[in-house]
Amino acid sequence: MGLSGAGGLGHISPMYSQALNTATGPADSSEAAQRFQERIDAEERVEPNDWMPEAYRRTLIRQISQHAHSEIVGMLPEGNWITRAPTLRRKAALLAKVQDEGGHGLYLYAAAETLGASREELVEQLLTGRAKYSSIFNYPTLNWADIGAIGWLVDGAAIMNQIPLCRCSYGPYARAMIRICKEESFHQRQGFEIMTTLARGSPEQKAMAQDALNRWWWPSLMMFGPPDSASQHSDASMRWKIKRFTNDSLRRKFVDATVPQGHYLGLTFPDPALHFNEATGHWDFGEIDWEEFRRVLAGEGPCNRERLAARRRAHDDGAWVREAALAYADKHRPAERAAA
Ligand code: BYC
Repeated sequence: MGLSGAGGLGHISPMYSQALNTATGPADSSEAAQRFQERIDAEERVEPNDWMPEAYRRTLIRQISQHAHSEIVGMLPEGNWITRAPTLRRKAALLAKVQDEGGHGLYLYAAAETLGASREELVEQLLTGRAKYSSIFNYPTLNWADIGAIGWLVDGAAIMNQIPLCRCSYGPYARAMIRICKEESFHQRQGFEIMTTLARGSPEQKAMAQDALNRWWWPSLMMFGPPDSASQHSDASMRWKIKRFTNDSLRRKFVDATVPQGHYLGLTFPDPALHFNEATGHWDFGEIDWEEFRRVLAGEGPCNRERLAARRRAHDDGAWVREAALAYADKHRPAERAAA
């Protein structure tokens, strides 16, 4: 992953990079790293021009950009249903939700740019398949109930994972997450409301809700990432307070919060091992198919190719907008200088 500052990005950088973090501070030394860790331990926020270890910067660029890509790719499965929403009210809500996701992607790309990564470079990593995005968006939306299940389960999982990110040690990411979480909470409610309507509707509608839950349950649990024993980044990210909880602990919280909601809807979960453990006070659940997770991350999920093809097409179709914006910026640059 490239980490160039504004200086090396050619004529495009003024437009695509906020380029805040261009200062070259002290090289990583154990003393500097120790001082940095003390700041983290004291719950101080790290800001763009502060010194930070290269590995901290790289971890944040990786996580924030992959989070941004997830928002942008996440628009595709739902966008697929905007024209087929059953009522005008449902259409307006879905349209607003998908627009929110575009906005989340933009805040997150902007946060990654404060670490010296350029937008162009990050987008290129997505389009060439070098950067990951959330596994969940490689599954298809087959019918309207899937829009309910995505809001309820996928946004519900996203909130569970993202609320702690509002306390992430890196200021711009933490602040972006506050607004994102508020909007995600609206998304979760619109999804649960769709599920409630279907679950209380005709037998066919209830069957649609059940079928959507059956298909989205396990992929939602995979959103939290590999088990703690296989999570390569968790230790460092927890030490730096980028992550506040491990993958398994957030997954467990999600299951505990969501199973009673499904039962309230009169639905069942596609997991014969799911049961309430009186001794621990948690819902125990069955084994996740980590082989399926691995396949989806390797690009072999049901919709990986379709999603990337759609993003590449959108990028190509937008080339004229980028060119026009650059031409406009070039045209106005001398006037800005004269006025300064
Ligand atoms: N999908 O060491 P680990 C949303 C990768 S929802 C794909 O545990 P980390 C939305 C991981 O990147 C989703 N890849 O990593 C909702 C790493 O590979 P690399 C977006 C995954 O970073 C509704 C490797 O596996 N949310 O936004 O400590 C509508 C090892 O994992 C996944 C975020 O991105 C996965 N599910 O923990 C629209 C939240 N899980 O990078 C949009 C921010 C793991 O070494 N991100 N991998 O090649 C995070 O909280 C953390 O990055 C994760 C993973 C918990 C996801």
